Amino acid sequence: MPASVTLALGERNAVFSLNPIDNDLLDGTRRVVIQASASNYATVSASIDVLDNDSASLVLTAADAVVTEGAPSPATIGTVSRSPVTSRAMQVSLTPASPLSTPFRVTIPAGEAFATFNINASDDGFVNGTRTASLTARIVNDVGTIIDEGAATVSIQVLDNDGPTLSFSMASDVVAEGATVSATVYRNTDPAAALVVSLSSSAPGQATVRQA
Ligand SMILES: [Ca+2]
Ligand SMILES: [Ca+2]
Ligand SMILES: [Ca+2]
Repeated sequence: MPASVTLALGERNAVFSLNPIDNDLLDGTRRVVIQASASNYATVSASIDVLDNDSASLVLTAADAVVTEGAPSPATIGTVSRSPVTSRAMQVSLTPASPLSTPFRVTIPAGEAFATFNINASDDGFVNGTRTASLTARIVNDVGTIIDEGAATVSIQVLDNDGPTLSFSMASDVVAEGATVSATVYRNTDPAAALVVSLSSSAPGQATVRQA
């Protein structure tokens, strides 16, 4: 764009052209405001959106398609690759679905095609069977915005390491004759169906159990 433009004698307008600079940054759509001013005239402005002509895409893989809940770290290794490879580092935002965990971000170094990172599967005490969990990688562009273009997803199966278990707690481990103490029994399985738990006392003459 010229620094100034002259409205010639006898003309009410002058035409000039705008040429956005073609950079190689992933910088998204940018709004540019152009101002026109001359002494003794009110300044006017108009805006125009400059579209980015640069793009990139990711490929995401995991070394193992199946991991076990609570496996020692790393349960498996993820690799995120980019195309094209540039002379600038690229930040990648990672979004793991439960029970997977990963770093929040990884950096593909300048001039490198990929970065690797640890993937873990958190342990719990519940019987939850085999679960399929996704992991998504998104580009953080050169102005720091997480973008969906070029994102990649991988699915990982998480095997359960729990079997059906009951556990037990008592409000007190001491109780006076004739008094009552409450106890709670827990299950680590899906509560969708009722479960009958048999209760017994090692000394029926000493203590009896009944439903609260
Ligand atoms: Ca650009
Ligand atoms: Ca477990
Ligand atoms: Ca489990």
